[in-house]
Amino acid sequence: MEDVLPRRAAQLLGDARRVVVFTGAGISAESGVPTFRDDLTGLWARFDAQRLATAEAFHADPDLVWGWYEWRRSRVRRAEPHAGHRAIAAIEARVPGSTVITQNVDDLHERAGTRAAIHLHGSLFTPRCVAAAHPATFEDRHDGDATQPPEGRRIPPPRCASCMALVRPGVVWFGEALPEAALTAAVEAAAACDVFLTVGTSGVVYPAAEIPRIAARAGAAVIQINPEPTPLDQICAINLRGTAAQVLPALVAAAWKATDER
Ligand code: BJW
Repeated sequence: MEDVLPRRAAQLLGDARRVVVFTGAGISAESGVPTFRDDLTGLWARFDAQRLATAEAFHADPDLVWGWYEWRRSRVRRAEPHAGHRAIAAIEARVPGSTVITQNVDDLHERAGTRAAIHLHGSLFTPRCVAAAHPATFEDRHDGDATQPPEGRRIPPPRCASCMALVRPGVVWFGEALPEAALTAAVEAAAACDVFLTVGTSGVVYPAAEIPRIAARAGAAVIQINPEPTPLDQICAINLRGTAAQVLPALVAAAWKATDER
């Protein structure tokens, strides 16, 4: 870990008064939840997320899109948070002025102990109707092997109990606005922090990808944890090339060892 964990990153984190942790799909990868844009020979090979994650796809083929989301929900339910998620909860416990912002629609941060993650792209677990956004409850119906792709398994979406409209996933699709309160809170936290950790995001989907840039412009030290280069490399003070489950626990341990020793 020495080669990917410069002492400077640990010092910055240990001294910080306001920390923002900003996560993308890469943090869930080591829990077994596939990312969007990595190696498409994997579980998502037959499903182009960019095409399916749209209102147009849902209206054209609701059963295909709902079946895909039911499969993903069942995968997430079977996944467990890892040491990287727990390290983020430990940062929150150490630094009261910290904020977790995630682009992920899973609940792994919450299950690791994060209290109030800001979900920029919604949640797999808050479906609503297409007509009036009535919240919906329903039984999961994906009864297949969640480790396998659904192979075009189609499941009709339920109907809203209030107005009988189709129920859709409570996520933000391409072309849709992000939840205003979440985006405002994320921008404010980024503009006010002194350390901004960006973990496991390709940094290509906007407006979320603007958030680390806002932090950098406001003078925060942006530290990136990602095994691969991303377009965010150039605005980062430090790039830690490693995985979330490896780097985050080591960084947290080193941060507070460094401050305790001073
Ligand atoms: C690891 C690891 C390990 C691997 N450890 N790391 C400006 C410029 C160009 C285009 C636009 C723009 N502004 C807006 C747009 C259009 C569009 C957009 O950004 N398109 C780009 C793709 C070009 N944006 C939108 O449409 C947004 N809406 C919008 O702008 O609305 C305008 C509007 C305003 C007012 C009224 C109406 C409209 C909405 C974007 C919604 C994104 N939704 C999705 C799907 C959510 C639902 C679902 O899950 O199905 O969100 S798309 C998908 O991408 C998902 C993710 O949250 C998001 C980001 O992906 P992420 O998390 O970065 O994952 P990956 O896979 O890309 O990267 C994983 C990374 O992890 C990699 O770097 C790996 O190396 C790394 N990794 N293993 C650490 N173990």
